[in-house]
Amino acid sequence: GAERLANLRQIVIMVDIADPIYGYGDWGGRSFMRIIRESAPSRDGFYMPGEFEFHEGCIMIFPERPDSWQYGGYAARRAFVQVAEAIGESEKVTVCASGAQYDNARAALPPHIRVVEMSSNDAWARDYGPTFVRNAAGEVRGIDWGFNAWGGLCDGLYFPWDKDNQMARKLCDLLDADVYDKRDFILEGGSIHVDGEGTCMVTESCLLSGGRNPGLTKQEIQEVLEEYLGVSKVLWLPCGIYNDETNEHIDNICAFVKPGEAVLAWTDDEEDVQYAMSRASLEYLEGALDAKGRRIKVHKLPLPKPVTVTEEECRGLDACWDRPSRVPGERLAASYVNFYIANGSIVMPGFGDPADAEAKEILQGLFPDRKVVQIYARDILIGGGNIHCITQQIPAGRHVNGTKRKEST
Ligand code: KQY
Repeated sequence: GAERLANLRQIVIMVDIADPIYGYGDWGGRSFMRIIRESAPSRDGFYMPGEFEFHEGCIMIFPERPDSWQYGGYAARRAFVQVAEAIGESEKVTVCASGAQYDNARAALPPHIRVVEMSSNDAWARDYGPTFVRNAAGEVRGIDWGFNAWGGLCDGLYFPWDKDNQMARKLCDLLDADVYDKRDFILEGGSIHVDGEGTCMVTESCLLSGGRNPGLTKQEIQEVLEEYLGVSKVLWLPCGIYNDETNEHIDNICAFVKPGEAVLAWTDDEEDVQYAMSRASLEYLEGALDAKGRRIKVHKLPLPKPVTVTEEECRGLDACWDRPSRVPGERLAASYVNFYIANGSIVMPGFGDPADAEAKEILQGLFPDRKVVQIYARDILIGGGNIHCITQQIPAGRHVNGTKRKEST
């Protein structure tokens, strides 16, 4: 009798913590990651804050993939370390490294930067780190989107991508943040920018590309963005930066600097194929209103002169399956818009171009309370992205101390 009662009590406790909506729950006053499958952030009062709002920290991944990073990633790792150090001056940086690179990462990074062993297929924390959302009580949750290497078997950039696709969930587990399972929808963090006041920007070329969510209409894609990012207005810029192999992510062409204001990558050279692309985006933005009914103030950020890969750089890259990863003379998608907004600084790329200084000055004017740090980023660009693509902010909240739900009740 007593034994049966004890067993029954145990079953009741297990049923109680196995919440049918969320999967799991609190355990003895401590919280742990719940995988949320049957709700969505906006339904639960969550939305994605603007990047310019205060951060808890930043996630990065240590690069080593030899068909992305030339000569085994030595130069890229130096640049990544500089980015981590610059961000680490004003927020907690967590760098994920493979088992093979763990010791090297730990030795290369200063002690205040956390290094954790976590496997990945490459090093794009923006694209497959969690997208974090927050509610009015300051609780932070992650979104685990599906990732298929920027287009899967249609026009993706490498295969396999299974480890990348697991990272958002692993990171939420590490941070004790509940996570929304949205793996049935393919989206990279670099393909969205939000103003934290109800507006999201994307490019049609990326979000409507055949390799991501071909079964969904534009309207259906927009509804997913609204539900998951907690926005009521999606701005669909037509395209991004020429030859951007992500199908032209928004984070290389246009970024909010504050609600109602954005920077747009710009060239005055009408002969450049980029001119018509930037002009189309400008015209779109000039005719658009954000979620609050504001017309967006657009600041033009000059582009560097076209940056192309050298023969020497191509020699340093492994082939991707049976194809060369890059060919000499190939134009890279260089843009100063690909910067990270840290708590105390703007960490932006430089390319050794005369426009480096002008772009830095413009950003300094737009962010007077932050120090603009420019990092020579050619070795990141060769991988196909830049500083924004290799970083993912964690908004400030109360999710990282392991007692969040006790505090929020
Ligand atoms: O977000 C990005 N720009 C990443 C591009 C990755 C390309 C892989 N070679």
